[in-house]
Amino acid sequence: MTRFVNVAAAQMGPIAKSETRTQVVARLIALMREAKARGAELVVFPELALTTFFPRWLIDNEAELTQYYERAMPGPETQALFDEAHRLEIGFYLGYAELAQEDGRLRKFNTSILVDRRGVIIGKYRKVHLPGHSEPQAGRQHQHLEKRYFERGNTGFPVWRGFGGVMGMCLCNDRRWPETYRVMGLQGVEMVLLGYNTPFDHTGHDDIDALTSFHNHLSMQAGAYQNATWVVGTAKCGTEEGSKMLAQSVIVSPSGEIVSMASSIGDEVITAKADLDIGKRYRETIFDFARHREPESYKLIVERKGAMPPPLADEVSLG
Ligand code: CDT
Repeated sequence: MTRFVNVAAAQMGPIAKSETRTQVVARLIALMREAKARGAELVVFPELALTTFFPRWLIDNEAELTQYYERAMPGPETQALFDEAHRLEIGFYLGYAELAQEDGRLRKFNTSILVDRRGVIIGKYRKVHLPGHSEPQAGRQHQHLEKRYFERGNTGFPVWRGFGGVMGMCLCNDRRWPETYRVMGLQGVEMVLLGYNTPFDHTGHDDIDALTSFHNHLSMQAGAYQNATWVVGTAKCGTEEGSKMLAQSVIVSPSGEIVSMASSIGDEVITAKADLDIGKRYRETIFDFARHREPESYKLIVERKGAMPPPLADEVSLG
């Protein structure tokens, strides 16, 4: 029996600093309704989808900073999104800044949740790969202070059964790392959901930043193909508080092909009827991990002499 997930990516245009949660949630609900009207059973929102991308600023005032975080999910302003999901019978992925009372202290994470068609949270992921810096960088028009405002996520990369398949989550910079997909791939993931905020000046090097769009799709297409999984990548984009951010949200098949892509730099829903058995075919043939992976050969052979070039003076363990 063929298994399909009707999935939507709900790309968002900029969120102004002055926009309230209630206003943003109203935008999310409008996108959710459109996704449902177009047949989706699952809609993927961006990373930090409830606020402007605040890591672009140095914010020293703790009270001002914590306004960007959610203390509860759902909370007073986000409950309406869960209620609407329940009413429409549509699931969703949502990225947000999380303030958690954990281990006797307040902890900050860049988080995403997976919510089922009853409006119940079935999965939570906390971003592992935090890009940027913990200290402001001189000479940069926009900072990228994720390392200052979030702790490294402590969830690892779990997968969840839902929507008739095996679902995984990650957030933005995670999509550039092969380990992200492979850890989920080894658990049989069939669809990876991810949101991103990618400023066009994200490295500060013109030659790299000119390839922002190419590297975005390259990462997701490679991750999808090499792990036989669908990837749904959803942008927050456009010019947000003076920072230009990449759009081009995509739904990528396990073949590595982009089957749907956003064409605007604003709020836009794209959809696909994702056949999970495409991934199964790849996993049973070219990417049959049990038959073809060679984990023994991936270990660093420290003792080996002769066959490898001599180490450089500053070379350290590959970790
Ligand atoms: N949000 C996020 O992770 N953005 C990064 C770019 C910033 S690197 C300083 C990304 O990988 O898209």
